[in-house]
Amino acid sequence: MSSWFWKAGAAGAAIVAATIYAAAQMAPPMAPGYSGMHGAMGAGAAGGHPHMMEGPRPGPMQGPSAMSGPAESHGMSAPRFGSMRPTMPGQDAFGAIQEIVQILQADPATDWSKVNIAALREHLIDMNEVTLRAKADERPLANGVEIAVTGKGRTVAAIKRMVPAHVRELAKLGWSAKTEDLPDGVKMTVTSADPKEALKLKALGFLGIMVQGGHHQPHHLMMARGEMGVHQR
Ligand SMILES: [Cu+2]
Repeated sequence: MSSWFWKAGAAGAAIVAATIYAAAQMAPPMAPGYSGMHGAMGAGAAGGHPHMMEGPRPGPMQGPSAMSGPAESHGMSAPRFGSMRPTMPGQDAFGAIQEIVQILQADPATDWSKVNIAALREHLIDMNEVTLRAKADERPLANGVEIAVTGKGRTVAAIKRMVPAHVRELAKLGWSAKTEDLPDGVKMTVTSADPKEALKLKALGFLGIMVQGGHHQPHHLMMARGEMGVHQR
């Protein structure tokens, strides 16, 4: 077994190989003159195969991906992955913040005296709490669904910030929605006079209803810009 496979871990090898294949298909072609520009750096690499970064390579031992690094540095003949490079920034919240920061940095009008990435981070933590930690007890009604959303500690605070705010967005979708405060969360009731919609509400349940609408993306950007508290926070 070649070194890079060993590094990737035998259990993940098939997935890694499939991912490499898929990414290689999607990756943009190398710019003309690439090998000329980086010829000197390619001298010690296996076959001098095109590296995965678009820009100048930082150093002989600093490949952007663990998949190209070991084989190259050991001078072994590695599979050719073309111009594949990693696209995943890490966790979803990390990626969401990275995207927002890139938007702010690309916009010359960004007012850095107001930018508040910490507030966006707090909101993404709330989203994590509500999505993954909150307990949702769903009770079907004749015309919709009633959901007791509860939790402990930070989860309760996140529920009380996010769920009532979301109910205001649901009204825009034509459903009747309301919340009542509970000691450890919120009771959300969503109904419709249309029997088809009522059936759908029961099927959607807590998170199916929470993901309705596309307000998070613009709210996240506004929050990062310091222009509003997301969800009227
Ligand atoms: Cu959000």
